[in-house]
Amino acid sequence: MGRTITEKVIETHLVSGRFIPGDEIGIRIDQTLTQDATGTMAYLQFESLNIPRVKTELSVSYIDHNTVQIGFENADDHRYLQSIAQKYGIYLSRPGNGICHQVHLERFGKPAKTLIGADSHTPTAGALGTLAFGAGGLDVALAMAGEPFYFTCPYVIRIVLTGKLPPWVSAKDIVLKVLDLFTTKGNVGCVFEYGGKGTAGLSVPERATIANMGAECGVTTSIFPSDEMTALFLKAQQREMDWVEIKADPDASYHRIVEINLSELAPLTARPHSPDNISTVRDMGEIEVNQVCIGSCTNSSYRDLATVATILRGKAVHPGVSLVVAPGSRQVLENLLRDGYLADLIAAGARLAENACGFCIGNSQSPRGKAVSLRTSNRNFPGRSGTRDADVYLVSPETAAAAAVTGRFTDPRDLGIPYPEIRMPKRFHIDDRMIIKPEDKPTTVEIYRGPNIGPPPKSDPLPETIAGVVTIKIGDNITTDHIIPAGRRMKYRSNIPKYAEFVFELPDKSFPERAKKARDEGKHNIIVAGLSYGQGSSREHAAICPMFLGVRAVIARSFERIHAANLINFGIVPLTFKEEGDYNRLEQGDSLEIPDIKRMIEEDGKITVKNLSQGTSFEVVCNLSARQKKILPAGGLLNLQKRDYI
Ligand code: MIC
Ligand code: SF4
Repeated sequence: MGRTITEKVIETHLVSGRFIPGDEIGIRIDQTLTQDATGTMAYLQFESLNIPRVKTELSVSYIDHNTVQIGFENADDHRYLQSIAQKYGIYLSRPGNGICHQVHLERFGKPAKTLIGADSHTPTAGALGTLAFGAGGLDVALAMAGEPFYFTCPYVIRIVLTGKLPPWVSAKDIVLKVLDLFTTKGNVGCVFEYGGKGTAGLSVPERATIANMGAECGVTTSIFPSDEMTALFLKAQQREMDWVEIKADPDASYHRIVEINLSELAPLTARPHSPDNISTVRDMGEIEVNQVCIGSCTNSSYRDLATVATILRGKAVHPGVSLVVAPGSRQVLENLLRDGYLADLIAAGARLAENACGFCIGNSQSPRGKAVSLRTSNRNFPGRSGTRDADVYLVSPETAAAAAVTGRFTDPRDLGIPYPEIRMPKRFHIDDRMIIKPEDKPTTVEIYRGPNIGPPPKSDPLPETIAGVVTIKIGDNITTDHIIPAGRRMKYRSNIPKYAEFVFELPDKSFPERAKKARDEGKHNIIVAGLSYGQGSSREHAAICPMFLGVRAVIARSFERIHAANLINFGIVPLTFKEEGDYNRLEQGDSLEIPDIKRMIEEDGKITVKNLSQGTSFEVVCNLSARQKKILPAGGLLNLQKRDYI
């Protein structure tokens, strides 16, 4: 029987379990990446393992999220990260060098290798045929220590792309179509593997846009074959020696096969406030647009921005629109500059932002109140832009450029100009001086630790019984942006007591006070949630900060993969309702007791929740692997793992 790409890479890296979808497996990790917002905590955890040097083939620490630097905190964190990288054998990509996923694609990603990154969009590297996963910082810390990465062996879904993209329709429209078909829910435990003739015609940056937004569907990862297109890209990056071919066997079998005919696609948009709320651009009518932001790890490549520059050439941004352009990397910016495209952007009135996450995470360029903002990024969750009542639409660079010129939602095909055919450089201008190599003599490196950096908080072993209160009851699709906001709060990532003050800031500002009060009275806090709890980012702070506030269990209708893993890693029990109706019956403020939880987890027993306020009880399930059954009772992975290392 033939094998899929996913199966091939997993099999060459397997260290525990077998390729049986649904079972837990462990694989060897070749490469890791972190970014600064998740990285400080990951490295604090790594330090506590007492390992002298990373054990991976390559580890890179990127500084791209908190680059705004209002106050000393971000800059202090950057200095900490630089000293850690020097000491432990990690490459450091300096602030200004670009967004982690774009730079990793350009300079480090390799076909047929495994990569985990403390960022949910790490699967972007799937564009090169890398098997890449987003994970919590602690999982990345352990991979740097040489430990396997454990996850549920995935079901492989083949997405066959046929036909050819019509002019003005691009990779973003393909992935918005994927989101239309698969939505943001129900894809946990699956991998999207792309193939077909339509795939062969897509360049690596186009594939990267598609692999990037698989994260929004909640899949474990997305992967493309490594073929001639991959070889061309690596050659243009002067890395032809990194190319190896990897493709699925013709007789490989898949869990499901879905075909998308590229010739039939039209420009699409994801309407507020979810990436799967899809319409055609034409159906949007002539809505007035106030802001256009082009960039993020989804659409900030040379090709994307050269296309935008060509559309804007000789035109001016509409007076009602603020146009922001943030190139994905210094390499992209420098090549746009050398090839003349930057002049077109600036002449048209684009506001050039730093090569960083910036607007995408709401730490700059928040739109005005009630604005309509068109963005080429990947998430339009409520409030993520930094403006609570803004309406954010996700679009392609072509649709974004069209709106920047007309001031309205415009199908770019209606601009009446020829579609820009961008000639990609055969060789990019490459300059790696913003990437600092690790120090050869690690013992000479002093770790710099500013006052904003505290030790990772400790969690206690799981009690025999969880007894407490439903401190918050929330609905479906609660994202990690709801649980702990990023944006202007993100500078406290290394200061948990301070950052914890913002847990559930968007849906319920008073949560931290209530939780602290209950915790200080000796009660456990319990979160009750609907479907797909913990969508979105990989930020483990969405588990660490609730843990700090005394949260011991989350009872939800369903969980997203990375967040569920993070909860377990930090000793919070993820429980799923057995009966739908039990969610409806629970009230915020109810007193709950979960007797014998520790033993039930260890012995796979029946878990009953007693509702002391209502005098009722109901059943919940805790789906754990054998490994996780050890982690939770210990109060989290760090507690368990440290025993092996110290
Ligand atoms: C995001 O896009 O939400 C982030 C910010 O990149 C996060 C990581 C973080 O919260 O630091 C992610 O996607 O994992
Ligand atoms: Fe950065 Fe946005 Fe990409 Fe997250 S999604 S890594 S914030 S650019």
